[in-house]
Order: sequence, then structure tokens, then C-alpha cells
Amino acid sequence: MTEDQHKKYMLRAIELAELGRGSVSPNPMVGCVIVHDGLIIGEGYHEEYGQAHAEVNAIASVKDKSLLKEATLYVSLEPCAHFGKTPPCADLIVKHQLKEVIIAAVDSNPLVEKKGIQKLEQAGIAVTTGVIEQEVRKQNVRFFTQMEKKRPYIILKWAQTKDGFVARTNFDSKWISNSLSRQQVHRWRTEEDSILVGTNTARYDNPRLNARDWYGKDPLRLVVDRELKLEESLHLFDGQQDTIIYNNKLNKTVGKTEWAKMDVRIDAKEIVADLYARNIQSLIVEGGAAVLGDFIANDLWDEARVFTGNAEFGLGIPAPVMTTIPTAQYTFKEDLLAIYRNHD
Ligand code: AOF
Ligand code: ZN
Repeated sequence: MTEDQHKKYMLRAIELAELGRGSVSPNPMVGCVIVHDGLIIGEGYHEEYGQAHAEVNAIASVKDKSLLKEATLYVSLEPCAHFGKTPPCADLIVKHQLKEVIIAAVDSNPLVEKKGIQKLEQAGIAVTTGVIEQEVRKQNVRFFTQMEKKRPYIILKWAQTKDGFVARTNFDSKWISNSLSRQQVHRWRTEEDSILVGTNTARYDNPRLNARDWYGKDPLRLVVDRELKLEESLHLFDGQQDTIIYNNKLNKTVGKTEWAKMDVRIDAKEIVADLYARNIQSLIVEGGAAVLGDFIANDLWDEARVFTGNAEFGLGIPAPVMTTIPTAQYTFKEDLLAIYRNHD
């Protein structure tokens, strides 16, 4: 088969993989297409966390299994080699004696990395890797970041005035961005596993940190309250959503709210390490300025999404300073959204 045909079927596999977005985290999105004599004879994707992998669904969808011996299997991620929640896909492919396997990206999960490919090759199956690899790495950037950087994918978000402030000196900042921008922020909240604010933001903005203006799931809420000085009448303590209160005083869980004690000063590094240990794959940081500055100073971020509104404060709490150039810009009514990236 030609390289163009390989690309065509791999693009279909990537398209199938995308159908799992929002349902498979912290697993990667994976799609699979099986081709025999120029015809697609089976397709599948990883649909739900803990459920069958893409290859299993694709092979199950093939009516005449005897065709598999002469077929090419396209899969967007290296077939797994380990017993996780499901048995190894590489074994299943070997069992059905597929003729050829085309892979987009190697799986950087240490339990799998290159071992899946090795299993296939040892069984005499022809393996090609790297077909449209970058697209798959982009599609699964949260998964690859967690596996390779040993931390969640981190998005910083803030709204600033035209003259570069995130709040007035008395912390009143509610009206910097307009309602359309705020609705967009709720969409982002549905797309990430967790969301963080610092003590001052929790106290003065009293955010709910849910996604009430967009259809989708609410993220795990995180707040830093070292000395447990925040009033429990704040929305963050309403018990409506999974919430972690990072503090230096006590460990306890009441309903959906967990007080997690740390014996060190709680900053970006400590929070990120804790999230990694909890297998939480992504984080959106919504302020305030000190918390955002700490993530930037420690180079613990992948994207910054910055709204600039029309207001000018003249005086106030300065926004973090970005030294890189935004890679994309959009307008939301009058607000300008600039996106900065800290990775390729
Ligand atoms: C594949 N095909 O469709 C996916 C793979 O706990 P498990 O059994 O679901 O395994 C999860 C790991 O398997 C995950 O971390 C990643 O390395 C790989 N995902 N592999 O062959 C798939 N989703
Ligand atoms: Zn698998």
C-alpha cells in the first residue's frame, strides 16, 4: 500500500479516536481501522475509561475473522502489552495473525513503551510506526504530558484590564471579562480534570468553579487554604462538587470535600506532584496573580489563556508578565483572548 493510503486510513483512525474525548481520561483516545484488499472490514475506538480498547472493538466488528490473516490493522497508538483493566491488545492481534500493523505514535506509558511493537514483531507481523504521529500526540497531549513529564497538563487562565491588572487593590475584579468570555471559561472547565484557585481568589471572588454555563462535567475543585482561614460559607465548601482543600493542619473527608494536609509549604510544585500521584491528568489554574506567578516561575505550565478586557484600573494587582508571543488570538465580543504555549 502507498504512503497516501496509509495516511488516509490513519486519519480515519484518529477521527474515530476523537469520539472518545471526554469519556476515556486518564486513558488516551485511540482509534483503529482494519483494511482487507482495499476495503475497510472493521473499525473501533476506545469508548469509555476501563472498557475495551480500540483494537478489541475493531477486531470484534469484523464479521469474517478469517480475513484478518490477510489484513492491515491501523491504530493511532501502539497496541498495549500489559494487563491493565483489560488484557494486552498486542496478544489479541497476534492471536488473529494480522499480516501488518501500522501505528501512528508509540505509547509512552512505561508499561507499554515499545513492548507492544516488540510482541508483534516477534510474532512475525510487519510493523510500521510514525504515520501521522504528531497529530496523535496533539490529540492526546494531556496523556503524553502525564506520561513524559510526570505531571498533569497545565493551563493557566486569567482576565486582565487593558492596562495590565487582574484586580483592584481591594481585590474587586469581577467585571474585567464579559459574559461571553466567562461562558467560554465554563466550557474549558468541562474539558479539564481539575481546577485550582488560591486563598485570596477563593475569599474575594467566592467562585463556584463549576461549569454551569456550558453542558458537561464539572472538574475537581482545588483550593489552597494553608491555615484553614477561609470561611466555610464560601461556595467552595458547598459540598456540591468533588473538592480538595490543601492545608497544613488536617486530613479529613466530608462527603465530596477532602481536607488534604501537607507538611511542607503548599505551592505549585507540591500541588502538581499530588495531582500526579492521584492520576489527575489536567489542571486549569484560575488565579490569583500570586498562584499564577508561582506556576510560571517554576515553568509548570503548558498553555496560558489570557483575556484582555476594555476596562482600565490605573492601579491594582499586576497580571503575570508573558515573555513569549501568543500563538493564537480570538475576540469574544470586545474581549481579546490570547493563547500562549509553552511546548511544541
Ligand atoms: C491500546 N488501545 O485503545 C488504549 C490504550 O487499564 P487499561 O487496560 O485500560 O490500560 C490503559 C493503558 O493502555 C493506557 O495507560 C495506555 O497506555 C494504553 N491505552 N492502548 O492498545 C487503546 N486506550
Ligand atoms: Zn490495549
